[in-house]
Amino acid sequence: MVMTERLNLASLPAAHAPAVDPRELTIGIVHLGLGAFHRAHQAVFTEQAALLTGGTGWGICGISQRSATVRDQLAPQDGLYSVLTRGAGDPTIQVIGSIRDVLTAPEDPAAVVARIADPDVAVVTLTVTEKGYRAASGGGLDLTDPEIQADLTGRPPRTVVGQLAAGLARRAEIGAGPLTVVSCDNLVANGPFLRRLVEDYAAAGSTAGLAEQLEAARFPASMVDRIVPATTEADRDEAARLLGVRDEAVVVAEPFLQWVIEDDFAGARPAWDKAGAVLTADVAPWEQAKLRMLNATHSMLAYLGGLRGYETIAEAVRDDELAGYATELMTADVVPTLTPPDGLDLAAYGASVLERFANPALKHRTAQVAMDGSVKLPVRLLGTVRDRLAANAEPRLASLAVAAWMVYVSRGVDAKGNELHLDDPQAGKLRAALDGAGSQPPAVVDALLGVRSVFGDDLPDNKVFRALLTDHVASLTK
Ligand code: CS2
Repeated sequence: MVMTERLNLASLPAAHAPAVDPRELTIGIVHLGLGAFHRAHQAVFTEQAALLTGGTGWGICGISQRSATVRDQLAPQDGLYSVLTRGAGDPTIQVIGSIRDVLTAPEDPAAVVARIADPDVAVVTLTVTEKGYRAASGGGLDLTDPEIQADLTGRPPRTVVGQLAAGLARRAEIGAGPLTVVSCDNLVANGPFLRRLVEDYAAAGSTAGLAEQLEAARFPASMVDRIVPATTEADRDEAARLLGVRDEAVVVAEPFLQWVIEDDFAGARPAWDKAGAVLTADVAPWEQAKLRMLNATHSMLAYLGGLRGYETIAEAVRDDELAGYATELMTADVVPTLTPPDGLDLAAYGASVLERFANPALKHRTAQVAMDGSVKLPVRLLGTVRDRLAANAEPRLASLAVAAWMVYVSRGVDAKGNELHLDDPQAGKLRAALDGAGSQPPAVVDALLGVRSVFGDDLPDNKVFRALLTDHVASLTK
């Protein structure tokens, strides 16, 4: 379809006007990690909250941590973009106007610090993915990380933790109020986890005033949920058809969205609760259920499905055998480790998760979910493995998911002979571990299980886990 007029404030069709006039919004939120997920999740809640309260103080300044792509897409569009929702019926589209400014961190790291320190900013949210935190495997900051070390020398910070620390220190200098920092990544106790990283950074550096600001800052935990596959050219064409103008920044999402946030803010916050977010004293049961059920089965289907040559999660979950494994992972291994949050029926939740995965309109690629396994596995699967082993039970299905990752990583081709690309922050380490190990299952397991930044110091020595992995790797490589 040839259509050159771009979405922006001038071209915006009235029928698609955002819920709130973007020109009236001032910036009260800084978001680190301006990927598709943020645009389809927190930005949507924020806009809805503004609509329902009439407040105009919660515009978002989004920060891209690496490339200028999102800025280049959004700048000609006055920050406007749309969310293309793909469910059972026809797709729907909604233009969002809550992102009011975009910065590309590597281009101007000092501007990022200035934004975080802006007294009008009360909340910083983050979606920087697991690897963006630069944590050591047992928690705490990885002080051997060269970028962290470089930030600690006092250069304008390039890491997320460095940005937060410098922003907080600047707030102390200028007397800005206390900040609330909301991690929205799929991590265990993401708020406290992030607080500890910033504390470790502060302890390793010498940033005046930081200790006090850090003390006053809040790091509520939060659980986020919405499936947001990478946007394709076909999605952009579809958005253009629905909008009548071109949106280069469109994001695609399923209809479902959920946000559970610990009710612990240092100052004001958007009325996200009015927009459907749940503010609660304890996020842990929600987060555990989501990570161990949804994200764990997602990873399992990505590796097992990828190995079978399925391109999308929907295809993988339509394979009865794989759907059976995913169900059994939840019922046999995961549910016994969980304390469900009030009002959540875990069996129904598990079924709804698989139904969402089966959404054929989403085209969520197995390769996308398979990315970054070395930092996803510990969060999604290894907690379950440890809890079951501690209860003297065999985590058979959780081990199958880990074994599928091992085969995915070590074999590198699917059943159809297509390459399975290893996209992982620890790819070098994983390849080095496998170097010279050969393809015999016990050797593959030995090589990868020995990577302690993934499996810790306990699991490599666990005979039950090792035996389960070896059996599964053997059956997957037959
Ligand atoms: C997925 C998640 O890519 C992945 O690893 O498991 O992004 C998942 O789609 C979201 O957490 C759903 O809320």
